Amino acid sequence: MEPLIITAALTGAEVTREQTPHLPLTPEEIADAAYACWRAGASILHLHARDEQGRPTQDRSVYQRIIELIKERCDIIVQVSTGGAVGMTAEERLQPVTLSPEMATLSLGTVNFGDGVFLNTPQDIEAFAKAMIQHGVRPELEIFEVGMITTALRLAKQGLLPHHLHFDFVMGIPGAIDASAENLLLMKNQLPKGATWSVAAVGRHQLPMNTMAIVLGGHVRTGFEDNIYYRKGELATSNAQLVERIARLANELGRDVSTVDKTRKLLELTF
Ligand code: KMH
Ligand code: ZN
Repeated sequence: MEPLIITAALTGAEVTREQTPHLPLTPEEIADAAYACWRAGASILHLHARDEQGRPTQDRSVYQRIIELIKERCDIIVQVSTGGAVGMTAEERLQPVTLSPEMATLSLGTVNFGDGVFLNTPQDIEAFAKAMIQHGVRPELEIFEVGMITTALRLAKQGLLPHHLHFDFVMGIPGAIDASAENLLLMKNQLPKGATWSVAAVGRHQLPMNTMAIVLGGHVRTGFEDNIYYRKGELATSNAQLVERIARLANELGRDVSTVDKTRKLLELTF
């Protein structure tokens, strides 16, 4: 099996300091957490920014500052969020793509998202894909519902996606696909040959779904964006603690953890 790519999703847009005191929010905190995750085995950093009040922001200059601080500390692959937070406009969400990071997320459709609606119209999806081509950014294809895979493949047929397709199955969001083994297999089995995939699952589903991905030859996204607990009733003390556990599990299950260079090769980020 190919080495395991671990993506660390440190902050997200929804989690608050009230929920966990360990959430990194400022550019310095995010960069320090990124470094700790890289040391623990993460090769991709899924990045969301917050403003000075700790609210989600897609402000280009805040992303720029965070990326600068991360690059001072380590060479991890930065994947900016274009999802941002529910309610943001497409223009707002696209800002960090103009910094030409190595990767960005590309969501393939609209879903209910807790009490809100995560809106991704066909026009937005196409515009985001074109912006990524324009700025030399590799998309990670965010799949919240099974039909979104078809949308991704249609986009690929239109020539709007790179040769290598990398998917992320986001499971267990209230309003979108449930986190279950059956649903994971349903989605994984629809991918074209050569595509890679990872699993992000919410709350108590994170660890079991991540473990299934390790066993099935997929890849893993962990971190506070999706789950703040180490086990039931016990908060994780850092994002790195969650990454360390995945690296340990991979090791026990006979899977090497990918380095940044190997991840770049696997995802065809470099030629
Ligand atoms: N915060 C969600 C509404 C992404 O990063 O691309 C969207 C999200 C997906 O987190
Ligand atoms: Zn995100």
